[in-house]
Amino acid sequence: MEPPTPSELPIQIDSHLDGSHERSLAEDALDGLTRPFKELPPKHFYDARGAALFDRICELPEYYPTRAERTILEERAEQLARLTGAVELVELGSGTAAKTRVLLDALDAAGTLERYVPVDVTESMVRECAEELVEEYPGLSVHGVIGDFERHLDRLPPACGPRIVAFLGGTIGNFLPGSRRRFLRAIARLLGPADHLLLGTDLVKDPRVLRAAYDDSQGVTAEFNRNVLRVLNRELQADFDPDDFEHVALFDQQHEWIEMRLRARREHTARVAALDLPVHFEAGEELRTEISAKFTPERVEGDLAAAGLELALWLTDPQQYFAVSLSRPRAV
Ligand code: SAH
Ligand code: AVI
Repeated sequence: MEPPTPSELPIQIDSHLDGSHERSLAEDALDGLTRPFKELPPKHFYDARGAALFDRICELPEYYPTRAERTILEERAEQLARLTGAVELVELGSGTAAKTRVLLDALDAAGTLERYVPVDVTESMVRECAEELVEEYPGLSVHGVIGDFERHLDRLPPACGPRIVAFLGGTIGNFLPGSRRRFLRAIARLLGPADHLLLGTDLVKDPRVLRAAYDDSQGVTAEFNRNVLRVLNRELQADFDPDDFEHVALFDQQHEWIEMRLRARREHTARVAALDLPVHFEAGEELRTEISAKFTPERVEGDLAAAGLELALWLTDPQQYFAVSLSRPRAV
């Protein structure tokens, strides 16, 4: 038998990082660590260790978003498949695609499923989930994109029919409001008239529930937070001692977002050798590593409308902790 040609193989993986991710880390570190209020973007948490820590976070009793979103998808995936008629699922920040299986099952049962397009910065996750999924779903093709969804949306393969672009887990909350709207507009530009955006958003709730979710009793989130220092040490030959920093998670009532920070336990100067950069910390000084915005229905609808999208379905779990919205390009 002839070996299959590349277009017949069920897996294709494109990588758009080749060195550019390290460059973006270097730029982000130079920019963020020299500001009066130090800051790093959250995408640098996710090396293989960070991704594994995030998986452990998803299992924690305090971290409700994963369970709540899964409950919603389990209850409504069939309706989503019927409403969208999607042949293709594109997933931004796909991770291990754990909850994605619920959607793939529904599209498969509806007889429409043809292709899955996972997009993630973590190479190992894209490759591993592609291999697992073609085994689990005979006939499915997977076109993985290893890339930065803020820079590489234009590199997605052309649609092969009606598609769902999924952005789950509440990751949209990790953008500041201005970039959030810009990003939603960029996603909207990907959508044709028959396509839909499936967006997971964490909802505003009792601050005690929120704080516990980001400061768990086993210290897994603290380790995840400090992981960004290990990434800097390895990739930019820095000498941060993670033990010099305390994990901080606070709920900012005014902005309705969680902030994760790393607070220096003592005055010291770390060095980022690759940038020839000394980074001085006063005792108690904080480095912001993530915001995680919490939403009201009005905030989600406003953001979608600003991107030219209209809500088709608003789904929540029984506790109203989390929402999954389905939206589509507004008819003009
Ligand atoms: N969607 C999964 C994973 C969420 S964790 C879930 O709902 O559980 C966030 C994921 O987004 C991680 O897998 C991380 O590697 C990825 N990610 C974060 N910033 C990214 C970026 N700028 N570009 C591409 N992927 C990114
Ligand atoms: C990926 N993102 C939606 C998670 C969140 O809840 O903001 C990342 C995370 N940070 C701490 N715990 C989980």
